[in-house]
Parts: sequence; C-alpha cells; structure tokens
Amino acid sequence: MKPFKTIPFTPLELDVATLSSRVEAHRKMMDARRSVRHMSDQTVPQDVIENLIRVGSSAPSGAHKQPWHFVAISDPNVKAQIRAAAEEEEKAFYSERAPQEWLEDLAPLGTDWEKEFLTTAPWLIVVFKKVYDHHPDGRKKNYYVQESVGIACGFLLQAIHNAGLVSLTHTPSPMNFLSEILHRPENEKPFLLIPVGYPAKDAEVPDIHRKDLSEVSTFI
Ligand code: IYR
Repeated sequence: MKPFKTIPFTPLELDVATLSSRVEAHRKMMDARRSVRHMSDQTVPQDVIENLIRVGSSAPSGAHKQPWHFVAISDPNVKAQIRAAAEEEEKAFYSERAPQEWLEDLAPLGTDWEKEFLTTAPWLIVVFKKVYDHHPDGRKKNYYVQESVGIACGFLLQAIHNAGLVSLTHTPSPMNFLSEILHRPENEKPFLLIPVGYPAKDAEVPDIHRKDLSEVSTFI
C-alpha cells in the first residue's frame, strides 16, 4: 500500500500528426499575444473572469500549497483609487527613482507615469502571493512561492489571450498600496496587477520582436 491515495491519470492520447498540428496551432495563437496598454471599456462578464482565474489557479505549486489569491476588481471607485495610488508611485519612478539605463530600456515601449488602462479596463486582477498560510495550529510555510505564483500568472495570461481578450503585466513599484486598498491580510503580498478587457479600437503596440528559437534554446 502506498502511503498516499492515488487516482488514475487520463492522458489525451493524441497521434503524432495531431500532436504536431495542435502544438503548431497553439504556438501561432500564442505568438499573437501582446501586452496591450490601450483598453476598451467594453464589459466582460464576471463568469468569464471567474473561469480565467480557475485556469490560473490550476497551476502547479510547491508542495501543492497553491500559495496565491486573486482579487478581481470591476468597481469603478476601487479602480480609481488604484489608479491614483499607482500613478503617484509611477511619477516618482519616472522622474526620480529609475536609473538612466532603466529609462533607456523602457523607451521602445513608450511607457510613462500615466496609467489610463487602470480605470478603462473592465477588470483589474491583482494577484497576491501567500508567503505563509494561517492554520488552526499556527503558521504553515509555503514553498517556491515566487515560482508558483509566476507560473499561475503565466497560465492566467495565456487563458486571457486564448479568450480573445488582452492583458498587461503591470508592476507598479512599490505596490504595497494594493494590500491597503484591497484589505488583504498580512500573509499576502501583491505580486502582479493585470488589467483585463478588450483592446481599444485603435490600439497599437510597440514594434518589438521575439528572440528566435536558436537564441533562447540549446538542444543536446
Ligand atoms: N512599472 C513602470 C515601469 C516599467 C518597468 C518595466 I521592467 C516594464 O517592462 C514596463 C514598465 C510602469 O508600469 O510604467
């Protein structure tokens, strides 16, 4: 007897031709993903956001602790509070805190302190990482929190794109203000702010390109 309970795993069982074509279709689909900063205010139903978060939360995690919490915001007043606080931090970043080299690296993206998408997007999803969990018998440690929550965000971003919606990985820094505005407990720390919605009709994205496979991989 194993010391833990198991259930059968159900594989997809694709033939090689189907496997190749599915991977190619997925690659093409994902190649069309872009970070979009010009959002439409068109609404997205809550049940869609709920299902996208379920995808994010299906990610693997250290010791299966699932050390994340997703806060989905559509309340215009809360979005306005977040925008005001984020823009205050961004103003300080762009005018004082950012070293010259960082500003030069950001120049091709055309970013600045103004974050209109924070009030235009129908939803903001703030992902929190849980450094530890509260249990009746005290604090319980989580493992590989950074990696786990990063993977969960990757799942979420992929699901958003697959839905025909757009997103942006926004990291106002520091972002402690999110804990206060969203009333999150002290064991949760803000990890990523992801506006979700449809792109604005005239949305444009920077003309930047991805590294080739040969630059990002080695086969041995
Ligand atoms: N947080 C700032 C700056 C910024 C930093 C990086 I690294 C980016 O890839 C993009 C922006 C902002 O959101 O504008």
